[in-house]
Amino acid sequence: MTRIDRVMKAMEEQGITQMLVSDPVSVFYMTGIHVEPGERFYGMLLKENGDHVLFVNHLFMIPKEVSFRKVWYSDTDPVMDYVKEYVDASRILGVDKDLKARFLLPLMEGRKTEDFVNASLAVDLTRGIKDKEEQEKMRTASRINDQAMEKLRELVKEGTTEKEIADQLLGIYQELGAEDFSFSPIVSFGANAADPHHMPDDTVLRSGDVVLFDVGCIREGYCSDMTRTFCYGQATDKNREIYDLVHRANEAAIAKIKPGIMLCELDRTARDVIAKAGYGENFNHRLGHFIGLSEHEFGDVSSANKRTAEPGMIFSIEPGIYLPGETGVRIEDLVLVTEDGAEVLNHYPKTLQIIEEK
Ligand SMILES: [Mn+2]
Repeated sequence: MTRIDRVMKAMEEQGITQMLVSDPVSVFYMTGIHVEPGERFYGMLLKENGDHVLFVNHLFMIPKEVSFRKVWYSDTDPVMDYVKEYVDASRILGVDKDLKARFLLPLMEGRKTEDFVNASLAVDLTRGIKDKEEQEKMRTASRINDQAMEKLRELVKEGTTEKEIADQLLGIYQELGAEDFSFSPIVSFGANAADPHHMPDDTVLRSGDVVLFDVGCIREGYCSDMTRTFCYGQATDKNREIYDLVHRANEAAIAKIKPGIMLCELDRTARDVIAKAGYGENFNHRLGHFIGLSEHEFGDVSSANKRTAEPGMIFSIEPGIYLPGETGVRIEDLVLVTEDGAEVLNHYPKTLQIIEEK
């Protein structure tokens, strides 16, 4: 089944006969056409009868030979009027969650609110199950990330700053065959690691600091994302204690992954390990997120998600403990749900590494 067919089937299950998909990554997922529309309208209207329509501004280059209808417009055209002409006004229109209000509101003029539904799940849940080709690309992106982590570790030395290391990562990725970052890299020394989203700054490395790298690349459109935490020079008792807990939380959650388990159960498993040791309050985010063509895709591994794991899903498992003003540890892997368990896409070691002072 093609990806469009899978999305159409999911629409049918929702009772939707037409849907406007405006997330350019979702359009790429379905068609292989890559456009970054910025503020301009770009979207694909999926129709039950297979007569799909792509609305695209003249500004953008797209391949000539595509099997569906294209409607071109220019900057001065009333593009949403054009979309209206192709929408069956007698039926409900599904839209995705990314459709901006300035595009949706003109479509709604003269119609009832109930004529529109958020049908995003049809495409989001479909994207959540990676096909074989996607799985292979995700493996490759994570393999590159494993190699990059080793190169980052080699850059850790006395007197270096977070920014100095972070600034070298794009070159490392490109040398390893990746195209870009999948997100802005996080490099944290010492107390900065207590901020899960710390941005690299001029902090200088000191003996006894933790060194946290949360990094990811894009390879052939697919994203990797991994976190490792090292100790520099020496590991304090506190750092050893929280490292061990986070490591065990990561392994405990991964050990539970198999088709049918609720995603909230994975979150609970990891959180229990940390909470039982008294650090529950210091693990202040969900356990993980889905990932693929985007670094954060629809779907998370949190206490609120009662959906079950299914073969083909790829998500992160990233428990952490954050002690403000002091230190922090996070260990993150990407995992692929298989028919009977999980395949961990990252292979970089997770046992505590103390980097020798140099
Ligand atoms: Mn992540």
